[in-house]
Amino acid sequence: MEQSVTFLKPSLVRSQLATEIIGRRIIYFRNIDSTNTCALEMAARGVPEGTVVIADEQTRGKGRLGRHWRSPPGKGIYLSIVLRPRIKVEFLAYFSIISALAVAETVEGLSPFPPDIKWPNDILLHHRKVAGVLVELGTENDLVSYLIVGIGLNLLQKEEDFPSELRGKATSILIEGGKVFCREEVVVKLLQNFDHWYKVLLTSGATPIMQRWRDYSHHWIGKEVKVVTPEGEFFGISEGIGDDGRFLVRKGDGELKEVWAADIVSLQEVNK
Ligand code: BT5
Repeated sequence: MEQSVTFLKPSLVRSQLATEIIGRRIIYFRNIDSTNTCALEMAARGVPEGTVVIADEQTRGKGRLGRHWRSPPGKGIYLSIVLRPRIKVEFLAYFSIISALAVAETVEGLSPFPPDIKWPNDILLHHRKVAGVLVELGTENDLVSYLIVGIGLNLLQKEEDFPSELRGKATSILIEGGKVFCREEVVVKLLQNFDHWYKVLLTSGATPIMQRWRDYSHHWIGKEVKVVTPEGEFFGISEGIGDDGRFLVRKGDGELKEVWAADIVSLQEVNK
């Protein structure tokens, strides 16, 4: 039998939100191709910083590198935030980092145990992905003119809501903790956490952010990993992340590789 969908109430989010920048404007859709695609178009047309695009369902939710993000109606949080920071492209990694941090803190408030951040932006519970982040940008003369942070968080999915290829790899807050949370409350918490870390980045720089990030990702240090980059793959021991947000891996021959964009696979997990 078709399950009925409870639609999100953006007015409830607006009335509970206590943020300075994020959520100044909230644009809601019951159904959309991708909140990131929509936010990119809106940003190009000049919507203000802090605008949030949110939907109950995405038909073409985007992951990184052209991958797909499963976004069944009413089960998850699918939202995109428009930012207009005055920064150079080389500082972009920090946005992935503050996004993952804001999501991890939100997940920690909903789950009986803390999540793990897998570089660059996967949030895991029991080694399964509960949330992901996709950062996209528009640039002009080497400067970022706008940036879109897209967040997908699995809240109410049951095991059977995931397609077979994601079973055992994806999870939700409901699966892990057995609790049903109100989506509006989760959105409010998530936007408030993001607002906090965005302001920290703008006012205090990256150091406090990196410290907090490492709290959530220390399990990865010293692990044997496979690094899959668009150019190929290699193996090594993870040394965590550098202060600029790059992932550091010591190869067998002693060379330290600094990685900007890749997927990391823990060989311990694979071999378990
Ligand atoms: C991500 O990509 O993790 C970024 C996901 C960002 C989604 C949000 S939703 C709101 C906004 N609008 C969008 O269109 N996108 C953003 P990546 O690291 O490439 O991971 C993608 C991979 O995760 C897929 O290839 C699947 O293996 C897996 N996956 C897909 N849907 C999933 C889900 N709901 N939960 C867990 N894993 C999933």
